[in-house]
Amino acid sequence: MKLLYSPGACSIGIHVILEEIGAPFETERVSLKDGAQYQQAFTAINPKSKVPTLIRDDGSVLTEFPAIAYWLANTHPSAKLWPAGVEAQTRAIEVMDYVVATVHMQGFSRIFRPSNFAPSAADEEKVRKRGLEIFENGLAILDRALTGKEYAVGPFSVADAALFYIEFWRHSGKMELPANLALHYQRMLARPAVRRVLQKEGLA
Ligand SMILES: N[C@@H](CCC(=O)N[C@@H](CS)C(=O)NCC(=O)O)C(=O)O
Repeated sequence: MKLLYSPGACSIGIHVILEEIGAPFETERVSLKDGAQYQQAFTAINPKSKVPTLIRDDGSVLTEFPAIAYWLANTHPSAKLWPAGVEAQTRAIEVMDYVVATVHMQGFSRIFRPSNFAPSAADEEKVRKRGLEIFENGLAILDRALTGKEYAVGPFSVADAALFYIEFWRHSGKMELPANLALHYQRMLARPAVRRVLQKEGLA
């Protein structure tokens, strides 16, 4: 399988999952800042123009963080990255969906690409500000949910890889993480798989 990723993008969470699994995989860097995701070579694989994109060994393509995470964890059960039992599985989906659909897509995307949301250039600052509020509120909610826990749902799981990418963004933006997320981020950074990913993506 091959992961199409961009250094430090949300694809870093899937990169972590692949390293944690330890099965062979290839990677291909996609330069989002150069617009490579809109070029034919990329859209022929993923017309959504997004990373993470996973090309499986049979040539089929998977997109969307939670779907890729689900498939990887469930096709590599020995890595134990999918929680056991319906309750924990449901909670893991809940965390991933909130990270991706709200904190990332509604919050961070407004901060990073205000022009995609603003009716005119004059509105971009308001859009960015609203994005920051959504992002901050999301972090606060996720922080409270981590109270007294080492990982998002019992032992380390795919949900932690989703939390990791927004923690990484916040941290690399030189902004403080709320206390429980800060501890979770440190726990993530202590994992050899995470360290390897940061090295491979040129972010260490
Ligand atoms: N809903 C998608 C979101 C993926 C996404 O927005 N990826 C960003 C990078 S963090 C991207 O590829 N953006 C390129 C663009 O929109 O031009 C998922 O869950 O994978």
